[in-house]
Amino acid sequence: MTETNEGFPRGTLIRGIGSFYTARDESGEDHTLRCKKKFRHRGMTPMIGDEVLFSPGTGEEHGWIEEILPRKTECLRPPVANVTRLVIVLSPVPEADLLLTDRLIARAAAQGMDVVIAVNKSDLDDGMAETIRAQYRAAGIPVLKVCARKKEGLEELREAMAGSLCCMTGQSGAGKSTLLNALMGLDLETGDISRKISRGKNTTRQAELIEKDGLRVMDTAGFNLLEAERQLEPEKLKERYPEFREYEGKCRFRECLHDREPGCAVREAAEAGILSKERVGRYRILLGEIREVWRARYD
Ligand SMILES: Nc1nc2c(ncn2[C@@H]2O[C@H](COP(=O)(O)OP(=O)(O)OP(=O)(O)O)[C@@H](O)[C@H]2O)c(=O)[nH]1
Ligand SMILES: [Mg+2]
Ligand SMILES: [Zn+2]
Repeated sequence: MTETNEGFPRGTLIRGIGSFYTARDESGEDHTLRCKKKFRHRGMTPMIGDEVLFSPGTGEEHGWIEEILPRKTECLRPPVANVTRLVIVLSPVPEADLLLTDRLIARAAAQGMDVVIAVNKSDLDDGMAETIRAQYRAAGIPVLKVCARKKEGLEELREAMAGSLCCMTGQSGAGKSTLLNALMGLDLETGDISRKISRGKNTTRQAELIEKDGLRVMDTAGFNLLEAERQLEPEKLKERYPEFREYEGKCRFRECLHDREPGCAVREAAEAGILSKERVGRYRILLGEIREVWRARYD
């Protein structure tokens, strides 16, 4: 039997606290909802960004999520749905972790999401954006130099974010919330960098979808670690590197994983400075990790 949900209003989940969610309907009105148990039985948890059908509450009573509509994309870290453009925020303090960045980019590629990198805090390091840009040029990933403090580069960031459901992600303390405050005139809570460990303190705890001035963007909780993907076959990692595409079929071995095989066209391109040595080096680290995971599985 197929359930029909005709007649239920439709909304987007913009925030969730405990088991309560806020859905914004098509006229811009917000509704407090809870999630029916049937979703938990099916192993589905609502995510910020989800499109839902719901039965509205009455007065003080909350309403119910009746159906979660099919997702265009789904991230587990941060846990958000339907994002089509990921904005990775980097900064000099805390020090940018490009391995973490490449993990995020690979996951975004698997979902068909676009990626933009915003290098924030140019007041602390003016040359950093250019250094990072060089590493992502061949991949076609835009790298913007921004400064939330001096309010620089914000127009370019706005342009890069327009027209997509965006999600700010990256290390805690990189300045995701501060950037959104500067860009959209908001009052999101921002935190300090711990002097001892030069790390952010996880100020933002919950994802929140903000719609303002034509932008649709999620602020999310930052993190500093991301595990290797357990489901990814080692052979598939290279498919997530757009800059490797033109070298496919040009290596000596047809099954070349662009690791240390002789006659590897990707390695040659990196040595010749056509591809970024640093990014290809990090690809090899990620490949090694995924191989480890697979080996452990079949041993
Ligand atoms: N110098 C400088 N500091 C900045 C800039 N942007 C943000 N900060 C500072 O960086 C610190 C962390 O900023 P947040 O916006 O809270 O960082 P976040 O990425 O949202 O962190 P989480 O919510 O923990 O993930 C705050 O002390 C900000 O004032 C900037 O452009 N320059
Ligand atoms: Mg924050
Ligand atoms: Zn190769």
